[in-house]
Amino acid sequence: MSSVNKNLSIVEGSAVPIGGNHRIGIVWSEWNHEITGALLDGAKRLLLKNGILEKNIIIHSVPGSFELTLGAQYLAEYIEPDAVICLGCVIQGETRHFEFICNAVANGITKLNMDFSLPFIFGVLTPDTQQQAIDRAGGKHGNKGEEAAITALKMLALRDRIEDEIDFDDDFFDLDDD
Ligand code: DLZ
Repeated sequence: MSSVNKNLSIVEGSAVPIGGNHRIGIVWSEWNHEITGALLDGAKRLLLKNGILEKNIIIHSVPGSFELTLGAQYLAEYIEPDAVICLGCVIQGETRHFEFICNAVANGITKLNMDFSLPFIFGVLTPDTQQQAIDRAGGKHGNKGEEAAITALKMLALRDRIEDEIDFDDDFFDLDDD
């Protein structure tokens, strides 16, 4: 379904989970910083609003979106996060090697999800124009940084639910053995 004319920050379906004691890394790109700074503000605001403690939000920047993957990997290796949110903006009309950067970061982040078995959230805008980027960084189409933070919280809640179910099953079988 097209997201044109739709503010995806109005989250449909399940409620945004409370963050609890989770530690979240955010890595954001300095390239197009007027956009990515707004994404960062949105992500941080959303996490704080939903119970993540400020001390548990660890933020670092990288030069451009291409570097998001390695920056996220560093966070995963050194700060032991529960999730990492990656924020960037690559504007098609202004970037000759748009597709190289977008594909590299999408593939890189996908691989990190699998390698670390952790949520690494793809919060990279890939608009055609600067105006489309502004519209998605706190403008008429909402703030994609907030959406990235919601996605992180939802993935952590999913993991917690599955862990709880497994614990419950284990308890059940322990009782059965008695
Ligand atoms: C070089 C470059 C260009 C042209 N455009 C963007 C962009 O629109 N968004 C972005 O995040 N980064 C851009 N970069 C920088 C690359 O991501 C990367 O930092 C450099 O190629 C160095 O590896």
